[in-house]
Amino acid sequence: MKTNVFKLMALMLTVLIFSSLNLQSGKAADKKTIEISLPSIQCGMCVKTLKNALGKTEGIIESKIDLKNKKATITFDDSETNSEKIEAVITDAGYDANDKPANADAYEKLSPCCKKPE
Ligand SMILES: [Cu+2]
Repeated sequence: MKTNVFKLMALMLTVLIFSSLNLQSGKAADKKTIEISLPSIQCGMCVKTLKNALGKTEGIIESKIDLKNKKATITFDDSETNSEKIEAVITDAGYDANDKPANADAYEKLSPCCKKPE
């Protein structure tokens, strides 16, 4: 009688482990990495601002911002977001993203050091 309970528990545990593995592999399949050109970033504060904005965005797994080469490398969950939405997060923060221009109001609110040199 007791062994039956253990067998049942072992079976349930196995099912649980397998279903969580499936879930993970499903997530991994949706993972996508893109590069976005950030022609208007100027300094470390821009990097911080963008990291914050991207970090708060649902579906973004990891974001790396390369100030020297003015680009972002972003890993995201393809089932939750897409490159257009990510570009919109960046333009809404006041920065150009690829060929999309920054939101003018957000750009105006940036620190002087984060604005494009005139
Ligand atoms: Cu800046």
